[in-house]
Amino acid sequence: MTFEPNELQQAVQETARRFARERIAPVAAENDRSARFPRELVHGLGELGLLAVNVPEAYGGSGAGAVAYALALMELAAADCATAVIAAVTNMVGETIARFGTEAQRRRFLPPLASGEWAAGAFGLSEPQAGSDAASMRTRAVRRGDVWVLDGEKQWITSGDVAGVIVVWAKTDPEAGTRGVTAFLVERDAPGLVVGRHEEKMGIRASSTVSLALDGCEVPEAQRLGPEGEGFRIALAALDGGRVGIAAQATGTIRAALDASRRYAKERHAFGRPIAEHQAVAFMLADMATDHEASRLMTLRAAALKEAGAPFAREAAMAKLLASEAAQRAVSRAVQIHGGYGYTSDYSVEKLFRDARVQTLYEGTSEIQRLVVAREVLRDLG
Ligand code: COS
Repeated sequence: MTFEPNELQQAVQETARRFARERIAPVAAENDRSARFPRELVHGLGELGLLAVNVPEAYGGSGAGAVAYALALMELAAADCATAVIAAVTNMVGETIARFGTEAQRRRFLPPLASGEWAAGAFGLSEPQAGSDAASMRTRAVRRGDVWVLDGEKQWITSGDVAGVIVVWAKTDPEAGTRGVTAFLVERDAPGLVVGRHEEKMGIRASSTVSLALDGCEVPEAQRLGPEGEGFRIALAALDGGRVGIAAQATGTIRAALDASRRYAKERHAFGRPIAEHQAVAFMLADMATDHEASRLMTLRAAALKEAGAPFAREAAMAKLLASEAAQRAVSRAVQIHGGYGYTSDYSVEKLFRDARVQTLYEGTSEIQRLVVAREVLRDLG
C-alpha cells in the first residue's frame, strides 16, 4: 500500500497547481462578481491536458488516469470551484464518450473536447421535475429513419450554453423504466436545441448553469451513445466517476479554507496574541486539517480503485458524501475564524462559503450518496 503519487501523477498535479496559482487564482474573485464564463482559462486547461486527464492520448487526452485527475481537480478547486467544475464536467463527458462511444464518435468528439476548442462538455440528465429520481425524466426520443427526434427540457446543465457537445438522455421506450433510456451526443448547433434560462446562483457563479429546450431536436443515429435502452446505466456509471470529481473538488475547497484560515489566525491578534494561539481557534484548524486528510484519502482511494478497474461506486459515493459535508464544516469554520471580515468579500472565505454549498447537491445529493452506500452495505450482509 502506498500513499504517494507516482511521477506522472505528481507531474499532472504540479501542472494543475501552477496553472491554478498563476492563472486561475488572480481572476477568480472578479469572474465570480461578474458571473463571467472563464473561456480563456478553459482554453488554457485544454492546452495542458487538464480537460481530459483520464482520456487516452490517442484521442487527444492525457491518458494519466483517475488518480492524476483527482489530484489535478483538488488543485483547480483550491483556486476556484467554478473553473474546477467546468473542468470536472468536461472530463466526465470525455471519459463517458471514451468508454461508451464508437470509434468514429471518439475520433470526432474527443479531440476538440480535450483541447478546449469546444470550451466544455455538458451532461444533460436532470430535468425540472427529475433530479434525484433521474429515471423519471420526460424527454422523449423517437426514431425517424436515420434521425432521432428529441423533445423535452433539461435543467441545471453546467456549461449547457457554451459546450460543444452535450450528452442528452431521453426515453426511447417510456414503458421500460430505467431500461427505456438512451443517451445521445448532441452538438451545440443541433437544430431544435434552444438555450433557456441562465440560473442566478449563490456560488460557482463563473460556471454557467442553464436549462435547455429540445424542440424537435434532430440527432443522427450515428450520434446515439451506447445501445438503445442502456442510457441509464451509462449515466450512473458516468456519475460514479463524476462523484470522485466532486469529492476532489470538495477536498480542494477544504484546503483553501484551511490555508486562508491559518494564515489569518497567525496574523490577527486578540487578547495580546495571535488568535491561532487561542485553543478555540487552534482546535477549529485541527478539525479542518483532519477533515482535509480524511477527504483526500477517501477521494484518492476511490480514484485508485477506478483506475485499477475495480468496482468503486460505493467508495465514490462515500468519498463524495464525506468530502462535501466536510467542506461545509470547513468553510463555516473559516468564516468563524475570520469573524466579521469573513462575512465580507474582502476575504476569500466569503466566496468559498458560497461556492462550497452546492457540493452536497450536485452529481447526487448527500441523501442519494447515502442511498447508494446503504444499498451496498445491506447487500454485503446478503
Ligand atoms: N453503474 C452502472 N449501472 C448501475 C449503477 C452504477 N453505479 N447503479 C445502478 N446501476 C444499474 C442497476 O443495476 C440497474 O440495472 P438493471 O436495469 O439491469 O437492473 C439500473 O442501473 C437501474 O438502477 P436502480 O434500479 O438502482 O435505479 P433507481 O431508479 O433506483 O436509481 C439512484 C438509483 C437513486 C442511485 C439513481 O437514480 C441516482 O444516482 N440518482 C441521482 C442522480 C444524480 O446524481 N443526479 C445528478 C445529475 S448531475 S448534476
